[in-house]
Amino acid sequence: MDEAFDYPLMAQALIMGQREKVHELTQQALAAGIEPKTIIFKGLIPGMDVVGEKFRRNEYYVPQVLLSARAMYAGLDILKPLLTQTGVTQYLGTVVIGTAQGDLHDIGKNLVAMMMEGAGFKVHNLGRDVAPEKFVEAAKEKDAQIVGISALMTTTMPAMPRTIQALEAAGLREKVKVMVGGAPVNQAFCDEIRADGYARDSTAAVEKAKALMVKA
Ligand code: B1M
Repeated sequence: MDEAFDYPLMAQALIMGQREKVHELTQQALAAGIEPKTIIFKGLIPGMDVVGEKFRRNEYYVPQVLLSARAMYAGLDILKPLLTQTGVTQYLGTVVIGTAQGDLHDIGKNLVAMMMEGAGFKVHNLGRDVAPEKFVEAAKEKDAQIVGISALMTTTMPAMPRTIQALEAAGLREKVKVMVGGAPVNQAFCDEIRADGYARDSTAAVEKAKALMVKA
């Protein structure tokens, strides 16, 4: 059933920014019984990887990338309710998550948020371009155990240690675990800024969040 679905066609539609086509193909994939995560990792993300490469090579500019991002959301919006449905009565923990200050990329962060929610965490998604004070405020208000920060640009990575410093200044650092991720982030950077956990993708992010809860 999985083999019969044309993932390259879906990726191509995303690369071309064809929102309706991605919407339609996502529905077709679901109707064929394919798991939402499989649709994302085999169809949507490979398409976005090509967009990123074209952008890097100056073959695509911001308008084309925006069209592809909208096409990605045409798929993700259908999949979100399926990814986040849990039926849990007791949450594994509370997470506040957002994109680092100055960073408007939110697709990966939203994916991480959806998968964490689906895994049984209570997730408060603060959106993008989130200032350190906002993370602090939300962590306090929501009584979070985990603060998740996503950064997609080297220029916004420094907002991560600034957020950790803000948590320290607010006296929350002992209370919350800080998780970082996003394409330019790695384990070495996580260690350097003394964050508690790094994950390279949304599946690993769920595992890392569970592990951090055990350590909490
Ligand atoms: Co921009 N952009 N962008 N962009 N964009 C990148 C990031 C870039 C690498 C492209 C390139 O040059 N090849 C480059 C950054 C270069 C750098 O810093 N090294 C770049 C640039 C330069 C820019 C602008 C400055 C362009 C301009 O205006 N001249 C501008 C900046 C705006 C701003 O933020 N202030 C800009 C704008 C945009 C759009 C608005 C057009 C759009 C974003 C739309 C949106 O998000 N709503 C966009 C996009 C789509 C991209 C690329 C092509 C794709 C990003 C994406 O969504 N990937 C990107 C190229 C790339 O990354 N290769 C690029 C798919 C997503 C599923 O993956 O986000 O990596 P990702 O998330 C993964 C993992 O990283 C991980 O799990 C996710 C799922 O597996 N993960 C976490 C993410 N967060 C995590 C948090 C965790 C754990 C894991 O714990 C908390």
